[in-house]
Amino acid sequence: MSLLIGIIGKPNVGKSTFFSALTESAAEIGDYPFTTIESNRGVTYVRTKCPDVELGKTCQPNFGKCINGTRLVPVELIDVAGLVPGAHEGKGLGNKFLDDLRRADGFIQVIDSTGSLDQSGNAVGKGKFDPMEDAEFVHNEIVLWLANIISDGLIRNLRKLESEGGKLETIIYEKISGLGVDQREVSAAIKNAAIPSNFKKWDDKVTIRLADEIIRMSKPGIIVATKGDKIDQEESSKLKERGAQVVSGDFELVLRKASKGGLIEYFPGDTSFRVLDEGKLNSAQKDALRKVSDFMNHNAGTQTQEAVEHLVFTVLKMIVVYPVEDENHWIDKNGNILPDAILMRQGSTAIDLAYKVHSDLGDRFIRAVNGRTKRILGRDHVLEDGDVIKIVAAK
Ligand SMILES: Nc1nc2c(ncn2[C@@H]2O[C@H](COP(=O)(O)OP(=O)(O)OP(=O)(O)O)[C@@H](O)[C@H]2O)c(=O)[nH]1
Ligand SMILES: [Mg+2]
Repeated sequence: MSLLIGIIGKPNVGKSTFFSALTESAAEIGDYPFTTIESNRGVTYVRTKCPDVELGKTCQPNFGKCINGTRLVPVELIDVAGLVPGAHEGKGLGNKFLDDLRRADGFIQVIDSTGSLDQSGNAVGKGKFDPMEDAEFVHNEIVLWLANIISDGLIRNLRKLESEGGKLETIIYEKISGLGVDQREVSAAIKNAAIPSNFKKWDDKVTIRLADEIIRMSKPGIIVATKGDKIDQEESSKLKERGAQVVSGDFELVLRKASKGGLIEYFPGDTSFRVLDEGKLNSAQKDALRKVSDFMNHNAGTQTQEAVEHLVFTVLKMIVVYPVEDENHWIDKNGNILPDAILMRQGSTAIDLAYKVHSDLGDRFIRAVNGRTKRILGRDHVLEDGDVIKIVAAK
C-alpha cells in the first residue's frame, strides 16, 4: 500500500485544481461550492535522489519513474468534497465522504489565499475573510468525525471493560482499525488525553480529546494556501509567517498541460520552464506563460510539488528505501535495477521493510544486508534514507 494523502478544506478553495495538477488527471473544477461530490483519486510523485547514479546505470522502476537520477516515488492523493462548519451534524454535504479518508496517512488542508470565500465557499470579496481561520474549523470537523467513530458502542464497551477486565487500548484500537493508526499511537493518545480512571466520568469531551490526540499524532497535516497568483508579495509573506505554504495550483496545472502538449519542457518542482517552439504558441498562451513565469521567478516555482514533498519528507518524516534481491548488482530476480523505491517512516527497521515487501518475507526473515557496505543487519537495525537492502529469508 502506498502512502495516501487526503486533500481537504472548505468548498471552492482550489482542492481539485491542486489535485488535478499533481496527478495530471481530470477532476471537475468550478468557481462555485460543492463542485466535487464524489472523491477523486490519483497518483502523484515525490522526488528523491536515486542510487542508480552510484551504479552508473539506469534503474528500471516497477512503479513511478526516474529522470536523470531523480527518482519519482508514487504517492496516492484523494480529493474530497468541501467541508463546512457543522458537517458532522450533516451541514453541507455532511461528512460521510470523510470515510474515504480513513486510510489517509496525512492531510493537505487547502485554503484560499485571497480570503475571498466565506465558510461555505461563497465569494464575498477579496480580503473579506481570514483564510487561516479555516484551519481550526476543518481540524475540528475531522476530530468530530473521528469522535463519532470512537463513540459508536463505546458505553457498552466500557461497561464490559469494567466488569470483565481488558485493555482500553485494545477497545479503541479495534474501533479505529482501518484508519492507519498503529497501537503505539493509540496508547500515546490515551495517555495524552488524560482519560479518567473511572469510566463513569467519561463524557463526549473525553472522546473529543482522545480523537484530537489521535488525529494530531497519526494524521498530521500542512496548510497550503493556493491561488497564490492572486495575491501580492506582502500578503504572501504574511501567510507564510503564519505557517502556510503559498502555491498556485492553477499555474502548476497550466505548466503540466503545456508540458504534456509538447509546448514547453517542465519538470514538476523546477523553478522555471523552457518554451520548446515559440512559433507554436498563440498570443493567449504566450500571455498565460508570461504570468506563470513571473510568479515562478518570485516564488521559486509554483511551490505545488514542494508542498507535497514538505508533507511527505518533513512532516510525515518518510525515508526512501530500495529493497533488492542481489546486494551486489542491486537487481531483482529478473535483473531489473533498483525496481522498488519504498516510502517508510523514519526509524523503520530491517524487519519493518521485510514486512512491507511481503508479509511472508517478514515471517521468514533471517537477516538483511546493506547493499553498499555489504554489512549484515539484524531485524532491529534502523534504516536510513537511500538505503539499498537485501532481505535474506528462510526458504
Ligand atoms: N487564480 C487561481 N484560481 C484557482 C487556483 N486554484 C483554483 N482556482 C479556481 O478556484 C475555483 C475553485 O476551484 P476548485 O479546484 O474546483 O475548488 P475545490 O476546492 O475543489 O471546490 P469544491 O469541489 O467545490 O469544494 C475554480 O474557478 C478554479 O479555477 C489557483 O491556484 N489560482
Ligand atoms: Mg473540488
